[in-house]
Amino acid sequence: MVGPAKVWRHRTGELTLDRTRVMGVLNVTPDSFSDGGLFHDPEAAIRRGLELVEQGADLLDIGGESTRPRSEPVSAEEEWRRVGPVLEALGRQVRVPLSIDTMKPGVAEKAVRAGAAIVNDVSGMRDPAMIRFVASAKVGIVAMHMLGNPKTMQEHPEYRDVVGEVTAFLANRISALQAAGVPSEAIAVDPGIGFGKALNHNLALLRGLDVLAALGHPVVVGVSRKSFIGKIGAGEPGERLPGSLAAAALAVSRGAHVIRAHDVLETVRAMRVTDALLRSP
Ligand code: HH2
Repeated sequence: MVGPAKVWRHRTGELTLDRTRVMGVLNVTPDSFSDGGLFHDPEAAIRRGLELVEQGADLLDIGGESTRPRSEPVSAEEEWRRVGPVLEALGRQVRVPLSIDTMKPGVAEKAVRAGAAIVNDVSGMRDPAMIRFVASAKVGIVAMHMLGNPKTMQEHPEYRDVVGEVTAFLANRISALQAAGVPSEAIAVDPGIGFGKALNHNLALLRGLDVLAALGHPVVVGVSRKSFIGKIGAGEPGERLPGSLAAAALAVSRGAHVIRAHDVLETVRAMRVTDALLRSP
């Protein structure tokens, strides 16, 4: 029986998991589902990154390719053109670890050279070249579960036992990463809320997060503004902050260590209360 995760190691240090960590989302894209186009311009993105750190983000997740349902992939050149200048500038200006949200080993490699300490791959490191790269670069890792790919993932997703299947997939990714030489403490897992999941799958995964946490790795969860909140009747993307905070608090109570969020100030405050309720004597 493995114990609960206590740290998440990355390229330049480690995050202790004695309190909930907030990963601020910075989408340098024209088409992300909730903030597409807002931070597409590098100057605006850099300002936003600095603002998220001011608001208390423990790390920033920078992405240049939307993975919303039905999105079209972008080339590695275009993805790097979007995130490169932002990563380089923030790498010089902030002290929190920077994570690159990419499925492409070539983009991950350039991002690490520019200062990224973590690679967040929503495909769960399916590309063997990505596994080889992250093992050699000694970065922190988020291996996320996604059914299929963003273009088709929401077309009738089916599972017999969603919690068991997602946990088995992530356990398999952990083994593949460990076999390539990645230390256990560098590998975080993420159930991939909204990535090839119907409403009932998302709810079951959040409720059953303790099963995933029992793998003994840091657990990252992204519920921020996601469509399952809308499907429950709790608002359009811009109105989903209360629902996002409710889901994040529940996720933490079931074992999540890191919450990926667009609304950092509000999430930090909500997690402070959640942590006090769950952890203080
Ligand atoms: N969700 C999104 C993107 N990356 N990474 C992890 N580890 N977990 C998530 O839940 C997750 C993720 C989707 O949200 P967003 O970045 O706001 O949208 P888009 O993919 O449209 O840019």
